[in-house]
Amino acid sequence: MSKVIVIGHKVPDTDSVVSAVIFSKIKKEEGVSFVPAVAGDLNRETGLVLSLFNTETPLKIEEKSGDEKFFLVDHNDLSQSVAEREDVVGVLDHHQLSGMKTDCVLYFRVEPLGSTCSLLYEIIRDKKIELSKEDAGLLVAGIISDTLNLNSSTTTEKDVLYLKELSEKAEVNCDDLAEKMFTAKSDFSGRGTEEIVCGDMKEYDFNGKKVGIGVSEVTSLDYFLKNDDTVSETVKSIKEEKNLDAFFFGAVDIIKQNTNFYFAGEEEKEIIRDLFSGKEQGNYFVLEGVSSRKKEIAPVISEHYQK
Ligand SMILES: [Mn+2]
Repeated sequence: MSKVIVIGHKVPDTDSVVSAVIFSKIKKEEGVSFVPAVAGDLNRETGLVLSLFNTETPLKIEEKSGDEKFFLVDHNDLSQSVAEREDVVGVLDHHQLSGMKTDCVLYFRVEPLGSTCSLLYEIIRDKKIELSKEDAGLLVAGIISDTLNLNSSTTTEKDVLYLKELSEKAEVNCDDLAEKMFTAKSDFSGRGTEEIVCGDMKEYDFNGKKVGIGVSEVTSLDYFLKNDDTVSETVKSIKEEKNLDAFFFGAVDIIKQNTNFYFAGEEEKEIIRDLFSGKEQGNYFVLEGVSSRKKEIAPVISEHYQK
């Protein structure tokens, strides 16, 4: 059998990277040789998490190069993947299904939890696999990152329980770790606006349209308020550069749970005006109480394109 690479989505985040690392380890203990990989450079939060828990950065694979097979974690949408449909041997995820067709039966497990790390821990728990302190710490970080330390609307009761069990095992204080992680994520020093706007971006295929939705989850919107015009210009140029049919960008205040939602053109602006009850503020709309791309933004925009 060709080599199996465990990989998360393009523009990797902490949940996708930790899932790849831990799932490969579990498989290794079962005697199956899976190799963890990342589909791009790590963001500052993920870099910090790996160093805190003494974990090496996995191999970077930005495109398929041979006859390798892929086990997808934290995504099942091929427009967000380095994998081609026929090379996918399994999926472990917590996102909506996006219509992947397969030629044969494969392992496919998707649950509506706050993070892939929660799902992974559920498997570990069921199988009574022993976790090291550091691996428990990595899973803690994955859950904190995706659920914004249990504050995101995507958080479930299971996430709350799993985070408690894992943080006890890891002997980690979640609030302290969350503060460190969110500070790293909000640190824009030495970064250009393009890097910030594309730092957590996902591409979707909505009914044949190539739609990009980027977010930047920060503890304060200061940067965006100060650089409003540049951000807006960057959002427009990224749409062109990446050849997208539409592009949206949300600067998410994870403390106040608001989003300043930017649009790349008139069409996107109309869509936001129609679908969200936001206050128009020049270059963006203020969406009160909206903080989750997965739950509150992407499904609404997807529905628009199904009409
Ligand atoms: Mn995730």
